[in-house]
Amino acid sequence: MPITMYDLAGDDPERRFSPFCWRTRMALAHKGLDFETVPWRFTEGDKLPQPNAGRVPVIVDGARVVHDSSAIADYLDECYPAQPLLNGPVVRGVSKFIQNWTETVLHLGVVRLVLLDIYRHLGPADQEYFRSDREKRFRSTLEDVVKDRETRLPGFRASLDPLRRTVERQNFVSGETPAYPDYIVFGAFQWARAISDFELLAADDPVRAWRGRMLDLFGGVARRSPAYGD
Ligand SMILES: N[C@@H](CCC(=O)N[C@@H](CS)C(=O)NCC(=O)O)C(=O)O
Repeated sequence: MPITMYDLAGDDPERRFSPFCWRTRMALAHKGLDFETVPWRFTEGDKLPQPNAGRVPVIVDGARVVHDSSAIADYLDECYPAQPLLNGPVVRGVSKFIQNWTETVLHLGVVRLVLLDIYRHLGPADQEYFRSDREKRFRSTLEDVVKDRETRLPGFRASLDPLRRTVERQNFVSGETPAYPDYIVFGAFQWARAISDFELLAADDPVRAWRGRMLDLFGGVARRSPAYGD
Protein backbone atom coordinates (compact mmCIF):
# COMPACT_ATOMS: atom_id res chain seq x y z
CA MET A 1 0.00 0.00 0.00
CA PRO A 2 1.46 3.41 -0.90
CA ILE A 3 2.33 5.96 1.75
CA THR A 4 -0.21 8.84 1.89
CA MET A 5 1.09 12.36 2.37
CA TYR A 6 -1.12 15.32 3.28
CA ASP A 7 0.25 18.25 1.31
CA LEU A 8 -0.65 21.95 1.41
CA ALA A 9 -2.48 23.07 -1.75
CA GLY A 10 -3.75 26.34 -3.14
CA ASP A 11 -7.16 26.96 -4.65
CA ASP A 12 -5.86 24.82 -7.52
CA PRO A 13 -5.44 21.42 -5.83
CA GLU A 14 -2.37 20.71 -7.96
CA ARG A 15 -0.50 23.80 -6.72
CA ARG A 16 1.62 22.53 -3.81
CA PHE A 17 3.57 25.21 -2.04
CA SER A 18 4.57 24.28 1.50
CA PRO A 19 8.36 24.39 2.06
CA PHE A 20 8.00 21.69 4.73
CA CYS A 21 5.90 19.44 2.49
CA TRP A 22 8.43 19.77 -0.32
CA ARG A 23 11.11 18.44 2.04
CA THR A 24 8.99 15.35 2.64
CA ARG A 25 8.00 14.93 -0.97
CA MET A 26 11.65 15.00 -2.08
CA ALA A 27 12.56 12.63 0.78
CA LEU A 28 9.93 10.08 -0.32
CA ALA A 29 11.17 10.34 -3.91
CA HIS A 30 14.80 9.99 -2.73
CA LYS A 31 13.86 6.73 -1.01
CA GLY A 32 12.08 5.51 -4.14
CA LEU A 33 8.95 4.82 -2.08
CA ASP A 34 5.50 4.49 -3.55
CA PHE A 35 3.41 7.42 -2.30
CA GLU A 36 0.35 9.46 -3.09
CA THR A 37 -0.50 12.98 -1.95
CA VAL A 38 -3.76 14.41 -0.64
CA PRO A 39 -4.30 18.15 -1.17
CA TRP A 40 -4.96 19.90 2.15
CA ARG A 41 -5.99 23.49 2.87
CA PHE A 42 -5.20 25.71 5.88
CA THR A 43 -8.86 25.60 7.00
CA GLU A 44 -9.17 21.79 6.86
CA GLY A 45 -7.66 20.95 10.25
CA ASP A 46 -10.37 18.35 10.87
CA LYS A 47 -9.37 16.40 7.75
CA LEU A 48 -5.88 15.50 8.98
CA PRO A 49 -5.32 11.99 10.41
CA GLN A 50 -4.60 11.78 14.14
CA PRO A 51 -2.22 12.56 15.70
CA ASN A 52 -1.27 15.84 14.10
CA ALA A 53 -0.28 19.35 15.16
CA GLY A 54 -2.69 21.13 12.81
CA ARG A 55 0.09 21.42 10.24
CA VAL A 56 1.38 19.57 7.23
CA PRO A 57 3.17 17.42 6.20
CA VAL A 58 1.53 14.39 7.78
CA ILE A 59 2.14 10.91 6.38
CA VAL A 60 0.18 7.70 6.83
CA ASP A 61 2.15 4.51 6.35
CA GLY A 62 -0.04 1.50 7.08
CA ALA A 63 -1.04 1.88 10.74
CA ARG A 64 1.51 4.65 11.44
CA VAL A 65 0.73 8.38 11.29
CA VAL A 66 3.78 10.65 11.45
CA HIS A 67 3.66 14.46 11.46
CA ASP A 68 6.39 17.10 11.25
CA SER A 69 8.89 17.03 8.38
CA SER A 70 11.88 16.28 10.65
CA ALA A 71 10.07 13.42 12.41
CA ILE A 72 9.06 12.07 9.01
CA ALA A 73 12.68 12.14 7.76
CA ASP A 74 13.79 10.25 10.88
CA TYR A 75 10.94 7.76 10.49
CA LEU A 76 11.81 7.10 6.85
CA ASP A 77 15.49 6.51 7.65
CA GLU A 78 14.53 4.17 10.49
CA CYS A 79 11.96 2.10 8.57
CA TYR A 80 13.50 2.32 5.09
CA PRO A 81 17.27 2.51 5.72
CA ALA A 82 18.33 2.10 2.06
CA GLN A 83 19.35 5.42 0.46
CA PRO A 84 19.72 7.31 3.76
CA LEU A 85 18.45 10.87 3.96
CA LEU A 86 20.83 11.69 6.82
CA ASN A 87 23.76 9.30 6.79
CA GLY A 88 25.09 8.99 10.35
CA PRO A 89 25.11 11.09 13.52
CA VAL A 90 27.49 13.80 12.27
CA VAL A 91 25.35 14.52 9.21
CA ARG A 92 22.21 14.46 11.37
CA GLY A 93 23.80 16.93 13.76
CA VAL A 94 25.06 19.30 11.06
CA SER A 95 21.70 19.16 9.27
CA LYS A 96 20.16 20.88 12.33
CA PHE A 97 22.29 23.94 11.59
CA ILE A 98 21.10 23.89 7.96
CA GLN A 99 17.51 23.54 9.13
CA ASN A 100 17.82 26.41 11.59
CA TRP A 101 19.46 28.69 9.01
CA THR A 102 16.72 27.79 6.53
CA GLU A 103 13.86 28.39 8.94
CA THR A 104 15.20 31.69 10.27
CA VAL A 105 17.24 33.50 7.61
CA LEU A 106 15.96 31.88 4.41
CA HIS A 107 12.25 31.41 5.16
CA LEU A 108 11.95 34.86 6.66
CA GLY A 109 13.72 36.40 3.68
CA VAL A 110 11.47 34.56 1.23
CA VAL A 111 8.19 35.19 2.99
CA ARG A 112 8.82 38.92 3.15
CA LEU A 113 9.07 38.88 -0.66
CA VAL A 114 6.16 36.60 -1.58
CA LEU A 115 3.58 36.79 1.24
CA LEU A 116 0.93 38.49 -0.89
CA ASP A 117 1.49 36.00 -3.73
CA ILE A 118 0.64 33.14 -1.35
CA TYR A 119 -2.65 34.88 -0.51
CA ARG A 120 -3.49 35.29 -4.21
CA HIS A 121 -3.25 31.53 -4.77
CA LEU A 122 -5.65 30.53 -1.98
CA GLY A 123 -9.39 29.87 -2.14
CA PRO A 124 -11.78 32.27 -0.33
CA ALA A 125 -11.92 30.44 3.04
CA ASP A 126 -8.15 30.08 3.23
CA GLN A 127 -7.67 33.70 2.12
CA GLU A 128 -9.73 34.94 5.06
CA TYR A 129 -7.80 32.78 7.54
CA PHE A 130 -4.42 33.59 6.00
CA ARG A 131 -4.88 37.35 5.94
CA SER A 132 -6.12 37.47 9.50
CA ASP A 133 -3.47 35.08 10.89
CA ARG A 134 -0.45 36.46 9.00
CA GLU A 135 -1.36 40.12 9.49
CA LYS A 136 -1.40 39.48 13.25
CA ARG A 137 1.93 37.68 13.00
CA PHE A 138 3.61 40.39 10.90
CA ARG A 139 1.74 43.28 12.58
CA SER A 140 1.20 44.69 9.13
CA THR A 141 -1.06 44.21 6.12
CA LEU A 142 0.07 41.62 3.58
CA GLU A 143 0.42 44.45 1.05
CA ASP A 144 2.74 46.42 3.35
CA VAL A 145 4.95 43.41 4.09
CA VAL A 146 5.91 43.09 0.40
CA LYS A 147 5.61 46.68 -0.77
CA ASP A 148 9.31 47.52 -1.10
CA ARG A 149 10.41 44.06 -2.20
CA GLU A 150 12.38 45.23 -5.27
CA THR A 151 14.52 47.37 -2.97
CA ARG A 152 15.07 44.49 -0.55
CA LEU A 153 15.92 41.88 -3.22
CA PRO A 154 19.70 42.62 -3.27
CA GLY A 155 19.85 42.15 0.51
CA PHE A 156 18.00 38.86 0.23
CA ARG A 157 20.37 37.67 -2.49
CA ALA A 158 23.38 38.65 -0.36
CA SER A 159 21.95 36.59 2.52
CA LEU A 160 22.34 33.50 0.31
CA ASP A 161 26.15 33.75 0.29
CA PRO A 162 26.76 30.72 2.56
CA LEU A 163 24.61 28.61 0.22
CA ARG A 164 26.13 30.19 -2.91
CA ARG A 165 29.70 29.52 -1.82
CA THR A 166 28.75 25.90 -1.13
CA VAL A 167 26.94 25.05 -4.36
CA GLU A 168 29.43 26.79 -6.62
CA ARG A 169 32.11 24.41 -5.33
CA GLN A 170 30.07 21.19 -5.13
CA ASN A 171 26.96 20.00 -6.92
CA PHE A 172 24.76 19.75 -3.86
CA VAL A 173 24.59 21.06 -0.30
CA SER A 174 25.27 17.47 0.76
CA GLY A 175 28.27 17.02 -1.58
CA GLU A 176 28.31 15.23 -4.91
CA THR A 177 24.88 13.66 -4.47
CA PRO A 178 21.74 15.19 -2.96
CA ALA A 179 20.42 14.25 0.47
CA TYR A 180 18.06 15.66 3.09
CA PRO A 181 19.99 18.91 3.73
CA ASP A 182 19.38 19.79 0.06
CA TYR A 183 15.66 19.07 0.45
CA ILE A 184 15.48 21.32 3.52
CA VAL A 185 16.95 24.27 1.63
CA PHE A 186 15.21 23.49 -1.66
CA GLY A 187 11.78 23.54 0.03
CA ALA A 188 12.14 27.30 0.49
CA PHE A 189 12.85 27.93 -3.19
CA GLN A 190 10.13 25.59 -4.39
CA TRP A 191 7.67 27.31 -2.03
CA ALA A 192 8.49 30.65 -3.68
CA ARG A 193 8.36 29.45 -7.27
CA ALA A 194 5.10 27.56 -6.67
CA ILE A 195 3.23 30.75 -5.83
CA SER A 196 5.21 33.71 -7.16
CA ASP A 197 6.53 34.97 -10.47
CA PHE A 198 8.87 37.30 -8.55
CA GLU A 199 12.26 35.75 -9.43
CA LEU A 200 14.44 35.45 -6.35
CA LEU A 201 17.65 34.49 -8.15
CA ALA A 202 19.70 36.21 -10.85
CA ALA A 203 20.19 34.21 -14.07
CA ASP A 204 23.91 33.65 -13.43
CA ASP A 205 23.60 32.85 -9.71
CA PRO A 206 25.17 29.46 -8.79
CA VAL A 207 22.19 29.01 -6.43
CA ARG A 208 19.95 29.12 -9.49
CA ALA A 209 22.03 26.42 -11.19
CA TRP A 210 21.73 24.28 -8.01
CA ARG A 211 17.97 24.92 -7.95
CA GLY A 212 17.89 23.66 -11.55
CA ARG A 213 19.73 20.48 -10.53
CA MET A 214 17.20 19.98 -7.73
CA LEU A 215 14.29 20.49 -10.14
CA ASP A 216 15.71 17.76 -12.38
CA LEU A 217 15.84 15.14 -9.62
CA PHE A 218 13.57 12.11 -9.54
CA GLY A 219 12.20 12.54 -13.04
CA GLY A 220 11.63 16.27 -12.48
CA VAL A 221 8.95 15.82 -9.78
CA ALA A 222 9.33 19.42 -8.58
CA ARG A 223 9.73 20.88 -12.08
CA ARG A 224 6.48 19.26 -13.21
CA SER A 225 4.47 20.67 -10.29
CA PRO A 226 2.59 23.94 -11.07
CA ALA A 227 5.01 26.85 -10.57
CA TYR A 228 6.57 29.92 -12.20
CA GLY A 229 9.90 30.31 -13.98
CA ASP A 230 12.64 27.72 -14.34
N1 LIG B 1 7.69 22.00 12.09
C1 LIG B 1 6.70 21.65 11.09
C2 LIG B 1 6.16 22.91 10.42
C3 LIG B 1 5.06 22.58 9.44
C4 LIG B 1 4.30 23.83 9.01
O1 LIG B 1 4.43 24.92 9.60
N2 LIG B 1 3.48 23.65 7.98
C5 LIG B 1 2.65 24.75 7.51
C6 LIG B 1 2.57 24.72 6.00
S1 LIG B 1 4.02 25.41 5.29
C7 LIG B 1 1.24 24.57 8.02
O2 LIG B 1 0.72 23.48 8.00
N3 LIG B 1 0.63 25.66 8.48
C8 LIG B 1 -0.71 25.65 8.96
C9 LIG B 1 -1.15 27.03 9.34
O3 LIG B 1 -0.41 27.99 9.14
O4 LIG B 1 -2.27 27.11 9.83
C10 LIG B 1 7.33 20.69 10.08
O5 LIG B 1 8.58 20.73 9.94
O6 LIG B 1 6.62 19.90 9.46
